[in-house]
Amino acid sequence: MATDSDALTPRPEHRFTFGLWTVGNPGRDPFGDPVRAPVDPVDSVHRLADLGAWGLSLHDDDLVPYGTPAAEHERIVARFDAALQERSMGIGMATTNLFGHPAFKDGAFTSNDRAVRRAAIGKAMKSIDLAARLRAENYIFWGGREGTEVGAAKDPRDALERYREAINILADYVVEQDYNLRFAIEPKPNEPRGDLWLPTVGHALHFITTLDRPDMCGVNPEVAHETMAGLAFHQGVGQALWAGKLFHIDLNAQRIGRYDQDFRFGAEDLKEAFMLVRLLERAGYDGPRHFDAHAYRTEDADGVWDFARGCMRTYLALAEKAKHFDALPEVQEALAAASVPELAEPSVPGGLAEAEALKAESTTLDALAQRGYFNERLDQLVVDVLMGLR
Ligand code: GLT
Ligand code: MN
Ligand code: MN
Repeated sequence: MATDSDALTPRPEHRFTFGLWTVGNPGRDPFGDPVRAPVDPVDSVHRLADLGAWGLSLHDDDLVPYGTPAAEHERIVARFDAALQERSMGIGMATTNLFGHPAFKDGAFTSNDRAVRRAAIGKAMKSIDLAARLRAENYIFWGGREGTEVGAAKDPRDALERYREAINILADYVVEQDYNLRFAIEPKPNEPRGDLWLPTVGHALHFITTLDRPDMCGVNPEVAHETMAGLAFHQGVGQALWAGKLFHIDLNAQRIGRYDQDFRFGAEDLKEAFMLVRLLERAGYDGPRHFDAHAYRTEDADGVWDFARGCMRTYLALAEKAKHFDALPEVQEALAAASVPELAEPSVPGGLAEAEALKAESTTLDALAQRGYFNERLDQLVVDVLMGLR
């Protein structure tokens, strides 16, 4: 297979993006202090451009700390925007920090305190203004504090109604301001709250159907979040693609049953990462390929850029492996033996006119049970390709 350096060199057309909070992550954890110095967002623009990324993503507070006076706010934004324009870097997504401030300890859009909910919506509006100014493509809602530890403290129906109300008014705001932005909801099962609303891709996809402007809103699935819930990430992504709702994606790595690890893409479960990349590439996903991950706490300032390079290199290597896999004649044979193409054919093309035939065919189960599906052969081919044996 082609593992020449060209195929593994990140270029803007790959649309790789990194959050300011990812390459800028200082390595703080619940047990320990930061291990790295803060990174100037403008330096992140230059470093990522040098590495071949397409752009960045940000929370309002990543760029302009909460409470910054207006004149200083303008200076910071103008300086950052100048760097973006100088390096032709885009903003794949922007979002609001609705989790860091102590006021959000009971939630933001779903806090029991109405004044907190109103302040949260106002903060999101200002952050949407910033996103539009920086030409962001997507606006993300990750409800890190939208949940509870105490079941008796919130009626889930009320919380979801308040969540819906907030997204609806913010969508109206985008339309009224004539901003070119679409929304994506990022599900997560838990952390930092004991349980979060909209815990999985499936919950979020249904929630979107209840919005006033469902067409404006998609999902932003994250590898770590679905994996924390014990789910197969590529299946959730597949459902989002099938629904036309994969607006954005957060790539990283995670082991099941742990805290939200946010490891370098491909650092865990290479096979699942392979299935994901193969799916995205075959589906022609053209949104940002966004890494929401951070360097291990063991790393110094240089290790952060090793981490960023590694995320992009692994994605491109898996994309090459996926192409190679599908080009192998033995793989095509194994796919046919497993009847993979047959799953794409309608079961009952004639509709109800076939009802009698369907009933007659219901007597054939004993004969149908005789066949094998050759999944062992197929899966071993995946392993062989991943290990470079073919
Ligand atoms: C936070 C979280 C991420 C979200 C970000 C967007 S912030 O780091 O862990 O999964 O995507 O708010
Ligand atoms: Mn994320
Ligand atoms: Mn995460």
